[in-house]
Amino acid sequence: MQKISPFFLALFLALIPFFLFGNNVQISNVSLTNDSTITFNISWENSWRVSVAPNNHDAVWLFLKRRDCASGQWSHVELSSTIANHSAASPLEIYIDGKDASGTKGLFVRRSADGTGNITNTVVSLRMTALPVGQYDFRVFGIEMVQIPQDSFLLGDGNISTGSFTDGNSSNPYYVTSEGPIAVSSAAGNIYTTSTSYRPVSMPATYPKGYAEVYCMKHEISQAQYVDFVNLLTSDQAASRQITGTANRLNITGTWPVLVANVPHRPMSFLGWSDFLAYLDWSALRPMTDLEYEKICRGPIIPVAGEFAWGTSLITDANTLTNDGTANEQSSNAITAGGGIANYNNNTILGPIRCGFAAKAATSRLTAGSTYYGVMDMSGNIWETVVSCRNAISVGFTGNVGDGVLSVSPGPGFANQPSWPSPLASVGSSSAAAGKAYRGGSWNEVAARLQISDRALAYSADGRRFNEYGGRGLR
Ligand SMILES: [Ca+2]
Ligand SMILES: [Ca+2]
Repeated sequence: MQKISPFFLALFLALIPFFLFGNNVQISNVSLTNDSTITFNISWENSWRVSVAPNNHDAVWLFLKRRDCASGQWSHVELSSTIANHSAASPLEIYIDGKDASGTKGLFVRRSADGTGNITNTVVSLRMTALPVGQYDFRVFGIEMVQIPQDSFLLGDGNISTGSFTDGNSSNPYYVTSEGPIAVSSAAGNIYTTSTSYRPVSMPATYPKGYAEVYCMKHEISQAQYVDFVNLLTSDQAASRQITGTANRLNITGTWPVLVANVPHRPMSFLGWSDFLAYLDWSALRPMTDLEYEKICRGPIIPVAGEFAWGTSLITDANTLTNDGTANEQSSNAITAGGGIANYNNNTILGPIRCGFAAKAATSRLTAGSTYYGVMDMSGNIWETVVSCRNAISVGFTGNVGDGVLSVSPGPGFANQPSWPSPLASVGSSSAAAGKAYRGGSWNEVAARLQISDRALAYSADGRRFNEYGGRGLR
């Protein structure tokens, strides 16, 4: 192998399509500006940073993969841990959260000051480190995220939803005011449910409870994102993770390493628990917990009885599509005043609709079906796969993030991060995924399952690939 040659690298880069549609994030004009710096343009729509409620911002999670031209294998790229070694043109800035166990596996770009609107072809340069001598192709991945600020919040909706959490044996919500331990009992000040079927176990300080700041994927994992992931694995890793077919609005054809997402903007379904965790590990993200799901939906405000992700108990079924199968796939249903819209109820649309389908120009939180913070489709479309708080293995989860690297042997292609529950769960087993849960309902569920305090299916250990299963990552 030769020493890294900028000329060679530039040549390879020019030969490979470097567009990524992570929903509406676009990365273009990727080039190598010296032997360790990748420069590209980034664009995405409807960016924001605000100092009024919800006091948050959006961002894009960036990470790089490199292909060794000799072996053909893709690897995760280490980035410099020094912010000053990277750059982002106005109005963006670089943010490194320091959550990696070692090194820097990725970083955020976000607005540096309050403002709203589209980000258009803004130049970003990232410094790579620990790059072995060799010749490489590079790919830049960008995932749209929403910042969820540190804040106290209430769990439960007044005991209306199935398994709604309460403060002791009352109908009052439970107030989460720190990441400190939470005890479970009927006494005031402890978390509780009237039915033992839905009661959690006590949670140590290390289990993420939703109080601390996180970044949450704005959309469910898309079919394009999943296909990009599988195509860059080794052949034996891909054999564990490959999902193809055309059932229930999935549309992935071909075989590794040229799988094709024919409806790239639609959410990925049929994700088994081990598929889901592997995607998150490879992306240097992590799963969300049951409690984090409710915080991300409700925010710090007072619960509404039976509320959905958009904060009211009124719901319109998205069951009439326009531009079906395109990047503008959306529903044309008139939304009930005071309510939101979601894909649910197994009616006409028998599968997921495009990620963020309800967000249009001038939509509100309600009519976009958005959470308090601006996260999309948390009620309906595809189930949100989360870490439960039901048993010891689930509350042993410490919120550590993936490192971009999956298992190689003996079982190739699995997540392998400490504390992640049941990462080896077989996609053929209905009971191997201990520690897993589902929140928020899906296209195939009744409205009650979409309520954000509902836990009717919050303790499933099903590891299988079903047409309603998917989710999103946190960082
Ligand atoms: Ca969902
Ligand atoms: Ca790993």
